[in-house]
Amino acid sequence: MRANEDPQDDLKVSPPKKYAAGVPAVAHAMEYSLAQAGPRRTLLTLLSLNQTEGIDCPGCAWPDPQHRHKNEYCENGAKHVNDEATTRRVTREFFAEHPIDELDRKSDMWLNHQGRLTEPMVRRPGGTHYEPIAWDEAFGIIADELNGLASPDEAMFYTSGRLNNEAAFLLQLFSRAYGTNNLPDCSNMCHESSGSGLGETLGIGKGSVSLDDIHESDLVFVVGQNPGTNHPRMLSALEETKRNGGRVIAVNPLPEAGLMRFKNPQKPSGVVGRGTPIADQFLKIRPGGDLALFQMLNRLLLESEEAAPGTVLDHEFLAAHTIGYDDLAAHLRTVTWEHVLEATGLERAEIEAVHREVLAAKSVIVCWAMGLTQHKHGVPTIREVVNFLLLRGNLGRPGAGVCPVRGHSNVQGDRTMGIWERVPDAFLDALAAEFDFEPPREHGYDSVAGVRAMRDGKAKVFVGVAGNFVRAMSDSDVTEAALRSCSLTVQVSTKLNRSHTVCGETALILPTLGRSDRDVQESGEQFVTVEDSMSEVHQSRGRLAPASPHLLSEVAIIARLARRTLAADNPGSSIPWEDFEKDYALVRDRIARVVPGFEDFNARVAVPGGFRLPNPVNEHRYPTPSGKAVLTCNPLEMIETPPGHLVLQSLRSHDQWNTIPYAMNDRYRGIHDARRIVMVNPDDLAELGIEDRSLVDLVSIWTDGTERRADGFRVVAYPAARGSAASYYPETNVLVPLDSVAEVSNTPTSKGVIVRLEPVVPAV
Ligand SMILES: Nc1nc2c(c(=O)[nH]1)N[C@H]1C(S)=C(S)[C@@H](COP(=O)(O)OP(=O)(O)OC[C@H]3O[C@@H](n4cnc5c(=O)[nH]c(N)nc54)[C@H](O)[C@@H]3O)O[C@H]1N2
Ligand SMILES: Nc1nc2c(c(=O)[nH]1)N[C@H]1C(S)=C(S)[C@@H](COP(=O)(O)OP(=O)(O)OC[C@H]3O[C@@H](n4cnc5c(=O)[nH]c(N)nc54)[C@H](O)[C@@H]3O)O[C@H]1N2
Ligand code: SF4
Ligand SMILES: [Mo]
Repeated sequence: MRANEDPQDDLKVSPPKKYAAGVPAVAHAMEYSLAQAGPRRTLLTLLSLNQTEGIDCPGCAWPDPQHRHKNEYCENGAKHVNDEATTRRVTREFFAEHPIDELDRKSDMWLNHQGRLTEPMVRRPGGTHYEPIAWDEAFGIIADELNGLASPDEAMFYTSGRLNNEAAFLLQLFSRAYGTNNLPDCSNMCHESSGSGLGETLGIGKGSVSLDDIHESDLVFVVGQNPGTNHPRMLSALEETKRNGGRVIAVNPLPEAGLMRFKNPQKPSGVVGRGTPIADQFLKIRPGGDLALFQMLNRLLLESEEAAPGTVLDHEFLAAHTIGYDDLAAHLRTVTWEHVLEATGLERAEIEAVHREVLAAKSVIVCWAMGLTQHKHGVPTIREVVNFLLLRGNLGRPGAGVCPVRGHSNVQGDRTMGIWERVPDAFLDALAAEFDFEPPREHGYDSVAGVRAMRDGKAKVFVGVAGNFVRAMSDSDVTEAALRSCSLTVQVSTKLNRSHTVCGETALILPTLGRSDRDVQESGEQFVTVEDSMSEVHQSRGRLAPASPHLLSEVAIIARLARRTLAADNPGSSIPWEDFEKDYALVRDRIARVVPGFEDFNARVAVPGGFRLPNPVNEHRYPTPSGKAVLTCNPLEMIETPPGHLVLQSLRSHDQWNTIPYAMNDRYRGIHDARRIVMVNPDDLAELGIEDRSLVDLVSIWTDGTERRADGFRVVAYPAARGSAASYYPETNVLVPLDSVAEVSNTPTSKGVIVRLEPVVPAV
């Protein structure tokens, strides 16, 4: 075990929960919030969370309903915002007391629990500690380093989806004025496969449905997603679907509590009653089996159509809006039950039952998250989901469509703002016209390519705005070495994390305002904007006194960095960075002129609740080369596991926010006081000859023959799909080889790592 991970010896296991939320969730949220932020700040954050004039939840990207409750947040939203609103502080005395190598031995949870960062800090070359530095000198160090590089492409600017639209727009503008498209982001590790799969087939990489569509749908699929933990308010939406007579099908290797039953704490029935059953059918699928599942569902649609011509497929829709039907029909005939049953681990009768549900539904939505995107064949799987919806015209009408459920609160907005290493030329043309400079056209590094470039000495400066790159990325050892080889690493952060302890020769920590902090600039109090998973753009306004008087906003940090870096002969130096910092409305004026759909941005976002960006798919316009939606033929793939091996997925516990564990528990799965655990089906354990609760090392194998090891995991017998194993991220990132990525999207295969469990023999 790495020295910096939490001790694991207190594991307690209780049976997995059969429902999510309810009263215990409220109690857990309050406990964490009060411990972090105290009663006054807790009250302030919770009263304004997700209200139209308040703080947009810094948790997930699930949208807010039109008619908001007073308590329009979930247990985890309350924990996330109060984790930020904490009264604990990391001061210069703290850094003087703790050398960097000592901090590097601390756990992720410990680092986060130290509280909010309060002033800029630097680790100078050879230094053992971080020491205070004035903002001005810090910007000078970055500017000199950037201007001293042989090429701007030796630098990269990483972002995490916490970044607001205004800061994201300025960051990509600065990066391109400086001269590089190296804009890796957390999306590369997250929903990139969704963007790729949807972009190729529908011409736009975003979801098409609204919250009302979910409420009105006849049939909602929830595939590869654990909403009870990761998008808890989605359960209120699904509860509404059920109340309106809709049906839900869940597809997952784990029987996640939130997929089974929901007790809505905002309703008396949720407090005292049994709650609402969510999934009408639960398919306990083998990891990576979804491609085969949807291929068979599509084949069954064709067969039913042949049996009763003109009644199953939407021929009018297919003829008017799609290309590729004949090829798809021929390809689907090659799909066999034998392959599908092996790939999915399901019974034929289960799949046939789903088919009957589909035939009975006039409107179908498919929702998904990391269980689809983080697989080698994630992109083909999403293309196949699109085939499935297109065949019955389940797009661009009420209650139907695609719904990739985004992770970070503004991850979708950051992309819209141009945080994309492969942004389309039309965006660059608009940027060039508005700001009078020629942005670079060559594609930049994504996250995986960025690590390779640092590893190979081709990139030397890493600037991270939000996030925790070193823990989020795959192949931890390679990623750590890559960052340590940089001449400069810069982290714009709210809280301490591993990316501050694994750093370049010179390292800067630039502390910034979070969502909850009041942001006052020369023109007065500012708000920022975000875009949720359903393309709703709205304001977020910090309400609390900032964590320290020395913090700068992200907008201010980027604007000052740009002014300091871009020399007088760079056309980017005449961009009015200083004015942008004084008044964010001026940034929004520019966004309005560059980004399609943001016309009249300031006026439209002033309206409570904001506005929804148009999705052309909903007007039956498909911005693909042919102008039509594309039906695709996808190879029949599955994960092949050598004998004695399992497919490991790395996922989130209920008590963590991505790379940051808040506590050692995973309440719904019944895991307490431990994170280094691996959940495996008892029949697999019996077959492998491994005892429940025994200690094992996880060993992953890679095609080049190399092995990666994560040691000291406690086995937990769990009702998981046969052949699968599940452990928490980021502890298991060490097992995912850098080159193990999804086709097309280049997303690390965090859900499809082939491992064996090696019993740890106690020392004699
Ligand atoms: N509390 C909390 N909320 C969060 C986050 C957090 O860390 N904590 N993170 C946010 C972010 S950035 C994101 S991207 C989202 C992630 O939201 P999720 O995608 O729900 O997150 P994971 O924990 O990775 O869970 C993946 C789910 O997919 C299932 N799965 C794994 N492999 C397969 C497969 O092959 N097929 C199918 N059908 N299912 C599979 C797993 O069993 C699990 O239920 O959550 C966001 N919300
Ligand atoms: N094995 C495995 N790896 C994965 C995944 C997986 O499922 N399995 N999931 C992937 C996914 S979906 C994602 S999205 C990535 C997540 O990757 P990241 O987004 O990079 O990671 P986070 O843990 O969300 O980052 C937390 C840090 O963000 C900073 N922060 C928080 N709020 C703010 C803010 O308002 N401003 C600024 N400047 N900083 C802030 C804090 O300092 C905090 O320590 O991880 C990916 N990695
Ligand atoms: S569902 Fe997501 S956005 Fe809503 S309160 Fe919970 S964490 Fe925040
Ligand atoms: Mo994510």
